[in-house]
Amino acid sequence: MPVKQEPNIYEELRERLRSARHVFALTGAGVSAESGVPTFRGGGDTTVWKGMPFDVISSAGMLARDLPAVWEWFDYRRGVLGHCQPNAAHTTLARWQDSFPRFTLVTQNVDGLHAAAGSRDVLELHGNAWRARCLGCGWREDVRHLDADERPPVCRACGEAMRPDVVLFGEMLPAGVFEEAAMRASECDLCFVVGTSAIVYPAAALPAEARRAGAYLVEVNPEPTPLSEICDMTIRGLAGEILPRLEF
Ligand code: BV8
Repeated sequence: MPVKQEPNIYEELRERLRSARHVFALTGAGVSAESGVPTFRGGGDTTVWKGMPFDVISSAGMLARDLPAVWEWFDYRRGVLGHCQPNAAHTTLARWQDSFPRFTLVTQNVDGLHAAAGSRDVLELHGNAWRARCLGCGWREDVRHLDADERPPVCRACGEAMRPDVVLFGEMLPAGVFEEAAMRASECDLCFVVGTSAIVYPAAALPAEARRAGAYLVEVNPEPTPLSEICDMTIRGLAGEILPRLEF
């Protein structure tokens, strides 16, 4: 009597990865959780800072009202990020960069850990906490090159105040980035959604676009999300443990 092989989802996915033409991955805060970066939601709690839910301090309204407070919030976040290294999920996705005829990595994260792991051409939908942008002329600069005691920093090009180069709630995404991500989502044949609660738009619309275009949709998350029901496969667990098991 042949031993019945348990359906091995990892072998099935490795097979799909071996034959994939264009792999598309969308990541959220959960991909950085094992690096020590706090997530925003999940586990029943929402990040709060100085009594404000994070989507209040990280909002266009707060930027308009109190730019120094938004700087203080991001200085605090960078203080945490400064001790965080990429984890095995980031390094696996970095290895996927050159493993397929086409590969697209889109992130909602502003922590820069995908690039730190070696990923190239990362589509950062929500900007990057390590960059500042001038409110006057749009000049961009690495925050680490600015005077840490000067808040808000002053643009070296035009003298205006600078802001974190991050998309806050109520703000448009950087011109063209979402459109590029949506086009690639519509062209992929295998889409991974890793570590996102899938409630922030327009980012959360990308996996559905991939699905509409016929891609096989895989979710990697310890918890169910609004996307789970449209996924072909949901793997409940930690990205840093699951993604390395997909090496093919
Ligand atoms: C905009 C930067 C046009 C700041 C962020 C419908 C259409 C369009 C817009 C809206 C809409 N409905 C509402 C809106 C407005 C809003 C929105 O989506 N609100 C939500 C909350 C309802 N969207 C916007 O404002 C966007 N702009 O639409 O422009 C416009 C303009 C004006 C007026 C109207 C429309 C801008 C959104 C960008 C906001 N900026 N970040 C900062 O970082 O402070 S979003 C913020 O949430 C972070 O970037 C974060 O990445 C993102 C999404 O969260 P997740 O990444 O998913 O993280 P989360 O903590 O939620 O979940 C973690 C997940 O990981 C969990 O599921 C957990 O189970 C899992 N996990 C945990 N550990 C692990 C793990 N998974 C795997 N492994 C693990 N180890």
